[in-house]
Amino acid sequence: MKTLTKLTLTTALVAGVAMPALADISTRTITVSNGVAESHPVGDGVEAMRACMTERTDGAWTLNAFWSSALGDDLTATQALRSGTQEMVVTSSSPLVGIEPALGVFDLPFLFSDADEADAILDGDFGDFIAERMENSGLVNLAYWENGFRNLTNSVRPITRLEDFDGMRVRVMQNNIFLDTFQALGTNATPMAFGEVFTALETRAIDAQENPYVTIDTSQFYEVQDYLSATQHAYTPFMVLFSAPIFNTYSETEQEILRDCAVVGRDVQRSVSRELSDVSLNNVQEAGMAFNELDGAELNRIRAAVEGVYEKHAESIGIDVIDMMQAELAKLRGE
Ligand code: TF8
Repeated sequence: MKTLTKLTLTTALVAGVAMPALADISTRTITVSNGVAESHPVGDGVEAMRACMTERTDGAWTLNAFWSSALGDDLTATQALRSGTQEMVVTSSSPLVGIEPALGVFDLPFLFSDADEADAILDGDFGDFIAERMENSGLVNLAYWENGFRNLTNSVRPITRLEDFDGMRVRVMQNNIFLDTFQALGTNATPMAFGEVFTALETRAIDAQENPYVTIDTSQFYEVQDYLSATQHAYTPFMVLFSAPIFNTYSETEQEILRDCAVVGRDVQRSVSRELSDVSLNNVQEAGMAFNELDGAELNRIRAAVEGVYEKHAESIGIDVIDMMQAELAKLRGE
């Protein structure tokens, strides 16, 4: 394919005519949106995806990226995909549980123990199973990217023990599992779209929010938050979703390019995310945030306080879904 492409290009240049489109590849403009800033590792993933598309289509595709919720929040953009008015979104799974309840499995507190475990689940059979479910809702999941382990920031006090959560006004994603988790911890939790969080923190409408270090850094939450505590209470993935109504109009070759390039983007995005995590943790401390880790016994008390969330949401997520997840995790852990 590559040699052919080069030949075509050379012939076109020699002949001085416009290059004919590659068979099965049309000229396309693809819009992708996201809620984070371009400096977030999602920016690197999108850039890698764009380079891959340019190479594979010989420049017939343009990938137009919109940042910082410019096209609406995760859920709004995802609905635009379902109705076929936007091609692509890189979104957290969490605000989409109303569309696909099985996604709630990723919101269960303290589910994954490390990033390798998350990768194995997401890139394996379980990830495929969830992707198949999404197709029922008009969404093609091209790949799972990394959002990461989430940590609490606030402007009241460091979280060193369970009681420190008490009464804190915490923003959570629009998701009942997160809401219950933070209620179980004793906070006053409010669901809110990500795009509203900075202002809500700045005006002190809320005290706290939770996100991975790279988001706290690239969204400049250090300007409006004083404490960062390594709660690591959940690992939520990003999904690279494509509109099924639009996907179905693409040729097989084009569909393959989309899937392949999303995976190329994934590998870049995950590695940048992991490299940047420590850098970001450092940055936010330099910017004035006080950082603390929690001791093991306190983390165990926190885990115990939120354990009931699994039971409470088992039915809405799907008992079969949770069983499958737990079986896959047991396999990975050699249990
Ligand atoms: C959240 C998420 C977000 C991302 C972003 C909007 O807290 O972690 O940071 O979904 O793309 O809402």
